[in-house]
Amino acid sequence: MNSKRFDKETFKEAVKDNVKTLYRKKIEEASQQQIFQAVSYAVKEQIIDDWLATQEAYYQKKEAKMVYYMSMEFLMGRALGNNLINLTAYTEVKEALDEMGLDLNAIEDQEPDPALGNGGLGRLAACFLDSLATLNYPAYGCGIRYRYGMFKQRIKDGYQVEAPDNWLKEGYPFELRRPEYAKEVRFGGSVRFEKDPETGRDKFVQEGYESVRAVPYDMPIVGYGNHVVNTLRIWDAEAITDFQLDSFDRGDYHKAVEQENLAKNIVEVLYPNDNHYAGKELRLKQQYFFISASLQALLAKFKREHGNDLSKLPDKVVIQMNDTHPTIAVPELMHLLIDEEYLSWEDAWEITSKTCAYTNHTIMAEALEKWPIDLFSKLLPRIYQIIQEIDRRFVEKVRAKYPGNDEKLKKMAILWDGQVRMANMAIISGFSVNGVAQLHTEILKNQELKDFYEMMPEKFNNKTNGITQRRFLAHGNPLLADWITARIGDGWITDLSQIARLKPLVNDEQARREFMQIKHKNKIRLAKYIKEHNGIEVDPHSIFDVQVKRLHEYKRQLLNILHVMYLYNQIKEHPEMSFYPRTFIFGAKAAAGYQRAKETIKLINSVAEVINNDRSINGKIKVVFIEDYRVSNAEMIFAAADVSEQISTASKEASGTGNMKFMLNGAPTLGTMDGANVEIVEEVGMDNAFIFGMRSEEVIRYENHGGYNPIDIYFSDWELKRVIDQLMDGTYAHGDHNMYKNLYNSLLNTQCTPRADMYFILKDFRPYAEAQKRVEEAYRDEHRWSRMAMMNTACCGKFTSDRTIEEYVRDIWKLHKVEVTVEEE
Ligand code: B1N
Repeated sequence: MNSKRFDKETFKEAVKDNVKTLYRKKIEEASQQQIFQAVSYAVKEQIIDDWLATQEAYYQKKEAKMVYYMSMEFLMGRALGNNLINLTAYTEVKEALDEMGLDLNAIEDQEPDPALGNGGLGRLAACFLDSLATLNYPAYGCGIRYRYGMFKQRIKDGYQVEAPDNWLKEGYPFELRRPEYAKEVRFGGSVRFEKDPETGRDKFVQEGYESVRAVPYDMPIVGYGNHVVNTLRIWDAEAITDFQLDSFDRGDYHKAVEQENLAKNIVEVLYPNDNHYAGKELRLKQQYFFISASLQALLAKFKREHGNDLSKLPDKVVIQMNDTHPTIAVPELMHLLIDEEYLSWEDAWEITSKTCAYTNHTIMAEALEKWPIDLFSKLLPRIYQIIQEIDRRFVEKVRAKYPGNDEKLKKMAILWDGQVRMANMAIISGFSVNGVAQLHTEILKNQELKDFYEMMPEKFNNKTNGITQRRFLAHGNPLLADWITARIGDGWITDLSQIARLKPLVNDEQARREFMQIKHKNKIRLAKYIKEHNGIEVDPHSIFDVQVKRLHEYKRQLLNILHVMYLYNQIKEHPEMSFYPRTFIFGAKAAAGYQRAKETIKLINSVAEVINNDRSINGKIKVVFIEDYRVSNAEMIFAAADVSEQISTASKEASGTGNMKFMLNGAPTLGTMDGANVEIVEEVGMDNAFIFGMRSEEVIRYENHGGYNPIDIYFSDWELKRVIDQLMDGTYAHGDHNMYKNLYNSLLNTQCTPRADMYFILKDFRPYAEAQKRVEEAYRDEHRWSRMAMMNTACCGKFTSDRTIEEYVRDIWKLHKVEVTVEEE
């Protein structure tokens, strides 16, 4: 459909012209990076026409409602290849470049990963944008243009070392600076009210504040083959040079310098914490900064298009808050409506509470955002006043409904114990609260948010996460994508339910053989990457057993590596024992300040060093830690995986989305009944997964009764005891007895905060080892394994983010599709 516009000759000319105008060079003289830039600009030129057409179509269709997806994180991954896929021009462009003697894959490798996110939450936002555009829904993503994204991970001596991610160094071709839409955002100072001489009503005045200029950069979000191009708007901060402060501040040099610094600091860096709240003031500034700018832009656009009657806002706009990080949108919208638009509290509340919706992504207590009132009210005095009033009115309601029941307030009030509890504010103020997998939503309703659910059940709903098959199959696994298309047509690219048509083929031996041959080729591709990056030789015939995700205790990478240590002991002790060769592949970044997580990385690397260099085991086990796990290498890793490790402590992983990417690429799940694993098993069947361990109810029961005692297990299972003791005997530490002391203590020391073995690693160890045995058995049976692998791909239709987005649209957002038509020359 775009093929006409991607006329090869025209495209080649465009690339050459770009090299000339950008670098004053001939193509033969240009560097790979320069060629990447030139190619990207040529692609962007094609996108711009559709971008304009899309915005025009939205403008014409004035009834078109728009979702604003507010998120501190968008983990986009590289744009060039994905944009070509969605423009349905990948093959033509590849050929055109071939003809010029250029290799598209190598050019793609020149692009830095825009890594403006930590993990699943940020990647989900990126998948949602892809689906929204592909499904013809009007949408904006709103976020922050961090100068430095997720840190680059280097491994030195087995330890993680963080390096800054200067992703903008060479200039990023897929962004557009829009200074004409800049907004001012104010911090601090104090609030005063004065009578407006004209209207006679209270007028809000903020004094003595600092402010910054928020400047938006737009990135195109290309829908698949439909000419839709939506926008991801990320905000940069600049100092306001012609600052206009109150008279007594005018010419204050110090203030000018402070504003300079504030601007520089605000967008400097992404906080590298996943599922963890650090309580840093700068983080709150980031949150308010991008929310205030986004809402100002949103209201300005609304008024331009629909006039000044703001009561219609909920019909035209819905704001989805990606966890609590953007929930300051609630009081900020109230502030703008009351103080700038002069609405009454009641009218402003009516609008705000019908416009805002909240997604919860975690029940981990340490992830809950609770800002000290002190800090909050100093930084955002007016916003704090508004929150006080929201809280006051809510507390009144609770008192009326549950007279004399202070327990209810302790659980549900926004302001409590000197803190502003952001989740409570989001639940109270929005019209929808959703969890991200069935199990997670049930836990919210029955445990974590029980009181809220009892008081306002109508707000609660589930939206099981999904992933985009365009990036994680069409782009990441071209061999499998082409094979599927040859077998069932290309409908799956925009309708993943069609992938179920592969099901009958699991009984076709030829089809199974081809499927496994593709897997093998992908394993060779990954083996090459590992050889190049780690210097480790791995055998593509071995089982590729993969755990890639952020490093967190609840995700239990420690369980995995302890099991590897156990297997190694077994092989050493019984060299004659039958054992199918395995390659254990890990990839994970640890938050920079997370000691136990960092120690786990060191342990994995040390175990790798010992095992990989032990000639006596004939290469039966290899352990690989892939450095700098990120979206671009993830695409290759999923394609090559045999086994998908999803072994979180049941109840802790809200959903998981990596699990779905493995499934899509034909890797059965080895996992607990946690998050979306539960639904994966529902789709693929127990026979096509390896499920083990405690169930969530059991975990929750223990937790409600103060935990369990791992010591009993430690002393009753000598093989496990031996493995744990090896953390302290120097086996994996060149004789150092302290290297893994923190890990050891986390498992056994009852003095350890808050409990020993909080994540039930000892308790789940044997069940895990047995499940691993079942994996080996299944893999030995080629016939059975190929069926299982294929069944996983064939049954993953539910887990497309297209399905998730259709559910958000139906139940929460109420959007309508808008067609975009473009004249083809
Ligand atoms: O969100 C993903 C889920 O699939 C994962 O299970 C869940 O762990 C993840 C604070 C978070 N929850 N909370 C975060 C990220 C950054 C931060 O600063 C919390 N990430 C998740 C998508 O639903």
